Amino acid sequence: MISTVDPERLPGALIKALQQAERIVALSGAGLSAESGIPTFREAQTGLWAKHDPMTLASPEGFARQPELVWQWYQWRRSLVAQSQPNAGHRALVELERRRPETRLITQNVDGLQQTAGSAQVLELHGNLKRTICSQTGKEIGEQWLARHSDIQPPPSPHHPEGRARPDVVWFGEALNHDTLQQAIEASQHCDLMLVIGTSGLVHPAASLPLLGREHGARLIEVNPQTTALSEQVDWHWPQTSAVALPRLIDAL
Ligand code: BV8
Repeated sequence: MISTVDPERLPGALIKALQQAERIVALSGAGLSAESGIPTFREAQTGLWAKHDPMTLASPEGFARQPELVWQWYQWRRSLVAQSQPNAGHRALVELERRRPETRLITQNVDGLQQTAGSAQVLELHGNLKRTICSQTGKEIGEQWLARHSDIQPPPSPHHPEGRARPDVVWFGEALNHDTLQQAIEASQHCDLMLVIGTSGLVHPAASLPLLGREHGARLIEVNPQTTALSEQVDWHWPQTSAVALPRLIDAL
C-alpha cells in the first residue's frame, strides 16, 4: 500500500521523523536535475538523440561499436550541463547539510550540479561526465589535450596507444567504484532517515540502497511526481517535484 501524502499538507508524523532525524541520507536520481533543464534517461531524448536508446549508448558495447556517436552524445550532454544551473532542490540539500552535518548525499547523477550548488562531499555512484578518462587505463585526460585533439572524435588517449577518450561515468555492465559504493552502503545502513529524490528506482545497485536503509530502521520519504519501483518500500510518497518539495522539507526541519 503506497502512502501518498497530500502535497500541500505534510503529515505530522513525517515532520516529526524529519525533525528527530540526526543521520539523514539523500539519494538522488535524474529527477533532481530535471528542473535545471537536464532531461532524465527515460524521458524522450530530444532531437538528434530521439532514435537512440540511452541504455545502448551508455555501455562499453555501444562505445566499442559506435565510439564517435557515443562521444558526440556525451559532448551534447556536457553542453546541456554547461548551460544548466543548480535548482532550488540542489540548494535545499546544501542547506540540509549545513543544518544536519551528519547528512550524506548520494547521487546517481553525472552532472555535478550538486557540487556546483555548494556541496563538498557527494558520493557520485555513476561518476561525472565532466571528467574524461582513458578507455584503457582509466587515467584522467586534461582539457588541453582534448582541445588539441578535438578533430578526432573520440580523441586518442595520451596514456595508451590503443586508448580513447571516454567520459568518467559508470556504463551499464560496468562495476561501480568500490570505495564509493561501500561508503554509500555504510551511509544507508546507518541513517535514520532517507530522502529518495527523483529516481525511478530501476538502476541497480543504487536502487537497493533504500531497502538497505529500511532494513536498518530508517524511515523513507520519496519525493517524485510519479510513483516508482521504490514507492511500496517508503513510509511516505510525496507526489511533488524536488525543487518545490525539498525547500519545504528544510523549512520544516
Ligand atoms: C553493475 C551513467 C555489475 C551513464 C548510469 C540487479 C538487478 C537488475 C539489474 C541489474 C542488477 N545489477 C546490475 C544490473 C544491471 C544494470 C541495471 O541496473 N540495469 C537495469 C536498468 C535493469 N546495472 C548496471 O549495469 C550497473 N553495474 O551492477 O555492474 C558488475 C559487477 C562487477 C563487474 C562488472 C559488472 C551500472 C549501472 C550504472 C549505469 N549508469 N549513468 C550515463 O549517465 O550516461 S545510470 C543512469 O540511469 C543515470 O545515472 C540515472 O540515474 C539512471 C536512471 O535514469 P533516469 O530514469 O533518467 O533517472 P531516474 O531513474 O533517476 O528516473 C527519473 C525519475 O525522476 C522518474 O521517476 C521521474 O518521475 C522523476 N522526476 C522527473 N522530474 C522530476 C522527478 N522527480 C522529482 N522532481 C522532478 N522535477
